[in-house]
Amino acid sequence: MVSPEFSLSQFSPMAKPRNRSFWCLSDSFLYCGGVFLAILLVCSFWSFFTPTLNFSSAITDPSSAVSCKESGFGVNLKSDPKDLTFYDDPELSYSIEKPVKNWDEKRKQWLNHHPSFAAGASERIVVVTGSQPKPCKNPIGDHLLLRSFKNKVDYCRIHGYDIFYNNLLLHPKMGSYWAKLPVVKAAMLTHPEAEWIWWVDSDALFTDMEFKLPLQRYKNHNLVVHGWPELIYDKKSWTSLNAGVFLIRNCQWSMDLIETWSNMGPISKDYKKWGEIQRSTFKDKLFPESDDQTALIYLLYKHKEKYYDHIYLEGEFYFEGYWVEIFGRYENTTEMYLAIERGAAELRRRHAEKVSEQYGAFREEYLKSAGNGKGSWRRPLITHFTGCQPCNGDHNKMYDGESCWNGMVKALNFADNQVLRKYGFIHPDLLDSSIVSEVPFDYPADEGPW
Ligand SMILES: [Mn+2]
Repeated sequence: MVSPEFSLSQFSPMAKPRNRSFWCLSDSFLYCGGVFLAILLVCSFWSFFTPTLNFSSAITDPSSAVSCKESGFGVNLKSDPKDLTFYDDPELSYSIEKPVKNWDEKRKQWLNHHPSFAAGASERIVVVTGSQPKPCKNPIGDHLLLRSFKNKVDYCRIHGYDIFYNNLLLHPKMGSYWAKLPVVKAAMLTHPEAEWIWWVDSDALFTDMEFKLPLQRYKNHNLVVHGWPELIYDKKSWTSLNAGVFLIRNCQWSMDLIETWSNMGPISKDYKKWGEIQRSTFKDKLFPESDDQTALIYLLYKHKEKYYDHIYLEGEFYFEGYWVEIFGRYENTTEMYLAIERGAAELRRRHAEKVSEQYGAFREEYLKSAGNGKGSWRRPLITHFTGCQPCNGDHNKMYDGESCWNGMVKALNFADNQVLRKYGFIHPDLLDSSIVSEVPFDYPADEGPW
């Protein structure tokens, strides 16, 4: 299971030029590396040696992108100017029951006072997810939740996104599927530096760790959900969109939506009435209580003129996909991707995890014939285990528990393989989480035993 001895015969013909050019660049590489290392050393030792040592010539070099005052991705994590912002307003409340007004101006003012965050703010995403406050009833539930969280942490690390995990009810009445709205509202206020909050359910797993959201496509919209207009307006179905995964712009429009949306939930005095209205409008709805998904569909259905132009119904790829139509295809998809890589040395090249997005962009060239969404062999961005209820174990009777848990394990290992490979290992069997094999150099050019 361990890679064979290093030998020249392992190089594919396509890989050779790459190695040659690497060594041709070695001088300048070493020089730049040396300069970078010197700057890093100054940064790490500055606090110990200042003020007696003078390294000013190194740190004032204008060509250097590294500054000791900055940390993170070029943002200043250590400065909060004294200028007053919305945070200093005693009237501001994070509670779902107290609406926020003039949020666009308030957020803009904060960004003006924090210029290092203003740059790049439009692309910044915070992923928000969570689970219940208490241990899971299902004996393997907490293990599945841990792996589900690891899956999201992996995706966020690869793409440079922040992530917040909530396991409290921020409003005592807003339980189960309603719990996300108070969290998303609070996260918007806590992250004025982020243009987008991306809610991802705990039973939804990233299964394409490379895929990046096409934000450009959503530039004129404030909410993105997986959904289909004909199912809303013609079929009037409560599953015409899925509210378990959504991307919401951090702006006043979204604050207003969350206010209207949550007022169809348990905090409303009309909560019972909303359940009745939903059931009479969307006849396939299975249960009498008002739920967040049907509530959102109701807003789109009833107030199309107000909402439709602002909500992007993403149906082109698996913004989230129903696990039943996906989980049998992971092995085939794995094979298709390996076949591509056998013919593309640039995709096989080992690399640092931090530059993964570059390889995702390379791969796009080879995925043009894969299609997208249903019936495609492309990796689905998110596989959603709706109805599986991993934490309490009360899965929908339509499925047996085995297929739910096996499906989740497969999805987790399928995703993990995309990450683990950069650490030098791989799960050879998607259903066996405990076994890993070392990945040989130039994998998968050689077919064999690994
Ligand atoms: Mn879900």
